[in-house]
Amino acid sequence: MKYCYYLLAMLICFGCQTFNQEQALENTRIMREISQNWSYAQVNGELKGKATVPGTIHTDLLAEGKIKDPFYRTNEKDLQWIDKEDWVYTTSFELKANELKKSHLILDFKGLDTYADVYLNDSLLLKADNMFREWEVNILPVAKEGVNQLKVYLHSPINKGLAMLEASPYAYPAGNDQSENGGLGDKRVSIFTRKAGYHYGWDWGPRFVTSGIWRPVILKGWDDMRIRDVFIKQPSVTKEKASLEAQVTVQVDKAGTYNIAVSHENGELTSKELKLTEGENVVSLPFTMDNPKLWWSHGLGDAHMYNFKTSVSGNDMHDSYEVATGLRSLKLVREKDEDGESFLFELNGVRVFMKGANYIPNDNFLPRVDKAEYDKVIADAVNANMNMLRVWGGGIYENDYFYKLCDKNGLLVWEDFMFACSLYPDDSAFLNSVKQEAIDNVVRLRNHPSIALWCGNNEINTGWHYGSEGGWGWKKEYTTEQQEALQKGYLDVFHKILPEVVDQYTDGDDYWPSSPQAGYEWDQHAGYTSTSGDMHYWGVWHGLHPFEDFEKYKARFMSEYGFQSFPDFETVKKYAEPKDYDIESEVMAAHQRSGIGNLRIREYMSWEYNVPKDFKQFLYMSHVLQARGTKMAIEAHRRAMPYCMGTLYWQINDCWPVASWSSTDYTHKWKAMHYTVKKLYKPVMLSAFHNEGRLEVYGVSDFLEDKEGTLSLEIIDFDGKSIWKQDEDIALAANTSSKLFEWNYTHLLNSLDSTQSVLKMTFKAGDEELANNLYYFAKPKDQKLPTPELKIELVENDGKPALEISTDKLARDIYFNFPDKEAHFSDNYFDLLPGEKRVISIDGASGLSKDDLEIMHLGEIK
Ligand code: BMA
Repeated sequence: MKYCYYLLAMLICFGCQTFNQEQALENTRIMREISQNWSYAQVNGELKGKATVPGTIHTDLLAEGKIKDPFYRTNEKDLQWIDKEDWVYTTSFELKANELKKSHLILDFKGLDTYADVYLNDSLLLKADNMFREWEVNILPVAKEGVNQLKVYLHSPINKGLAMLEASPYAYPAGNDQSENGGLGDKRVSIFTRKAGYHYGWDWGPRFVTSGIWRPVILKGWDDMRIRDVFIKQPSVTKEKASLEAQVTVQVDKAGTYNIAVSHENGELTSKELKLTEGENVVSLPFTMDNPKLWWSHGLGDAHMYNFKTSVSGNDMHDSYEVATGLRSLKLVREKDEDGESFLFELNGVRVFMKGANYIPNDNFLPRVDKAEYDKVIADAVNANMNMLRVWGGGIYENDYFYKLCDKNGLLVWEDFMFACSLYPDDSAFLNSVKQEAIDNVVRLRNHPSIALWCGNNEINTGWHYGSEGGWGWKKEYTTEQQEALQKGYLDVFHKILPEVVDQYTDGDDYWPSSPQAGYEWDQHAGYTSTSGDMHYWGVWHGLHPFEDFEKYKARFMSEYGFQSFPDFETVKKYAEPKDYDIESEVMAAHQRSGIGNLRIREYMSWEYNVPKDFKQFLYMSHVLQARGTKMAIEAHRRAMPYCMGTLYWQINDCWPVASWSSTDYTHKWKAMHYTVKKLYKPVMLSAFHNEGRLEVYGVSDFLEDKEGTLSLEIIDFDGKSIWKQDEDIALAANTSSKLFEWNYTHLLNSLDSTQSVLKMTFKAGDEELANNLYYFAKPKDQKLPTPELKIELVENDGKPALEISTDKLARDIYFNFPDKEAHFSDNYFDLLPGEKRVISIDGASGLSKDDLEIMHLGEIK
C-alpha cells in the first residue's frame, strides 16, 4: 500500500517528533493520519467512487476501472478531459469529547494538489494554491464531538490557469508545456500555478495535470506546549571538534521557565533553563562534540548519522523531538584561478569530484511512488558509484524518504528550487507564495547532510540570455518595457527571495541562481566555453555536434549533457503491442516526446554504426549508441579533473515508459548506459584518447592517497593475437587525473590494423584490479568485427543463477535478456576479448532456462 511507510513513520513520529513513553501527559497527544473512507466526486458530472489519500484523481479513476491505464499505448490522449474538471474529496473522522478539550487541534496537510478549498463541517478552513506548500490549520473553532465531515474541493488547475492567462498582460515562455496535447492550443498556463512543471508535459514526459491530496493529512492535537522544529546548525565541523547549535522552535501556552536539553546516543550534550514567552519561541543551544564521526559522501567513507534528541520540560509539560543528521563541513568553492573560477564541492576539507546524474520524479502520479521505488532509484545511483544527484527544477521538492536515503548512502544533493525553462508572474500574491514555499521546503530539508547546494532554477537564465539573439528567442516576443518587467520578475525570485530564504533559514548553505550559469551575477550567463560556473552541454544531441566534441567543451562543472535511447524491449512490451513495433508508429511516437528524438538517434547511429531495420535490434542499437556517447563524455570530464570537478548526466530515471535520456527506464531496467556509467564512476578510471597526434593514457583517481600498482597495457587484434604489451609499476596520484603513458599516434597506427585492434588497459594494486578499459582505434562502423563463437552456460554461483561466458574472438556489446522475466544482470552490453571468460550473476529471476536466453552482439547488426 502506497505511503504505508508514512503511516508507520507517523506512529513513531510526530512530524519528526517522538513520543516520550515515560511522560503520561505527552502520551495524550493526538496524532493520526486521516487516510480512511475517502471518496471522490466529479463536480459537474456523474463520476464518483472510493478514493485513496494520498492520491490523485487519475489513479482513483484508474483503480475503479473508470479510465484505462494512462501509460498504455495512446491512452493519454483520451484522458485530457480530467484536468478540466473540478473534483471533490470527502471523508469523515471521529473526535472524542476529551480530544476536543485539547488546547490545540490542527489538521496538517502535507501537500494539496493544488487549488484546494478545505471545509470542515461545511466551514471553510483553507484555500490552498501551491502544491509545494504544507498547511497547518486550526480546527478547534469548527470541530465537534462525534463525526466530522472533511471536504476538499479541488478546482481544475487548467481553468484556474486559463483565467490567470486571460487576466495577464502577456503570455509567458513555457516551451515544455504541451498545451496543444491538452486541447488548449497555444494557451500555456503551467507557469501560473505552483505545481510540478512536468505535469504539463516535458520532452520526456506525458501531459497529466493531476489533482489530488498528494501527501498525507494528519490530525494533531496537544496541550500547552510543542516543539515545532529543531535545526542542528553546524557552524564549524572538523574531525577534532564539531561546534554545533540546536535551534529549537517551541510553542508554549504558558510563559515560564523551561528546561531544554539536547542529547544523543551517548548521553546529554547540553541543557539550559530558559524563560519562554507565550506563543512561538526560537531558542539556541550551542554545544560541542570532540572527535565527531564525520559524514562522508559515497566512496570516501561512512555516511555516519547521529540522532539528536531535544527535550523541553516545564509547567508539568514535556515534549521531545529527534533529528537525524550527519556532521560535515560542506561548501561550494568558487575561487579565481589561472583558468577562470573554480566550481567545486569541498567536503570535510576534501575537494570531491562529483559523479552523478540528474533526477526527475519517478512517476507522473506521485503518490504511487512508494518506498520500494525510492529504494530502487537510490540503489541504482549507489550501485553505479555515484556521489551526487541533482533534483531538477521541473519536478518536486522530493519526499523526506528520498533525502533520508541520500543521507544514508552518502549521495550529495544538488537541490533546485522548482522552476524550469519558463518565466513566471511577478505579482505580490505569486511572490509571496514562492517565498512561503521556499521557507517550507528549506526548513523541512535543512537538517539533511546530503544537501550540498540550493539552486534557483533550471536553464531560465540561459533561456533569457544565451546566444547573440538573446536566449531561446523569448525576448523578441516582448516590448522593451515588457522585457524589463519580466527581467525584474526573474530578479525578484532568483536574486532576492530565494537567496534571502536560504540565507535566513540555513546555516550558510550555498545558493546558485540558475543552472547553468557562468557566475553568480544575473548577466553572467553560461555558454559552451565556460571557464567558470556550471555548464549544460547540449551541443551533442540538440546541436548535432559529434560525440568527439565532448572533448572540446570542458566545463568547471558539467551539470547536464546526455543522449536518448528507447526503453528496454521488455518495457516497451508493457505499453505497446506487436503491431506497434516500429519507432515511427503512433504508439511509439506517443512515447517519444522530443520532436527531434528519433531523428537524432538515427542520425548519430548512422555516423557510428550500421543502422538495423529490425525493431528490436534498433532498440538495442539505441542503447549501445547512448552508452558510447556517455562513455566519451564521462571520460572527457573525469580526465579534465581538477579543471572540471563534476559530471552529472541527464538523467537517471523516467516518470513513465518513454524514449528518453535516462540510463534506467521506468521499470528500473538498466540500459547499456547505466552499466557503462557504473564502470566509469569507479574510484579509479583509465582512459585513452587521441590528442593531437598522440595517444595518451590517463589514470583518474578519487582515492585520497596515492595508489601503488601495475599499469598493464596491451594491444591485441580481434582474434586475440598480442601486438604490443607493456607493464609499468606506477604510483597513481591521489584525487586527480594524470597522464600515465603516451604514443606517437601515427607510428602506432603504422604497426597495427586500426579496424581490427584494441588497446586493453588495466590497473592493479596487489591482487585487486582497480580499473580496466578498452580503446578502439576505429569507429564501430569501420571495424571488421569477427564472427565469434560464444560459449555460454547457465550455472549457479553463490546460490544465484549466473551465466558463464567465453569467446574465441572479440565480441562487442553482448546483450543478454530472458524474455518476460525481471532478470537483472551484474553486467550487460559488455565487450568480451578473445580467450576471456566472465561470470555474470543474475538477480530478480528464478526458474530460468538457457533455451529462453536471448543474446545480441554488435557483430550481428548489419
Ligand atoms: C535539459 C533539462 C530538461 C530537458 C533535457 C533534455 O535542458 O533541463 O529541461 O528535459 O535538457 O532536453
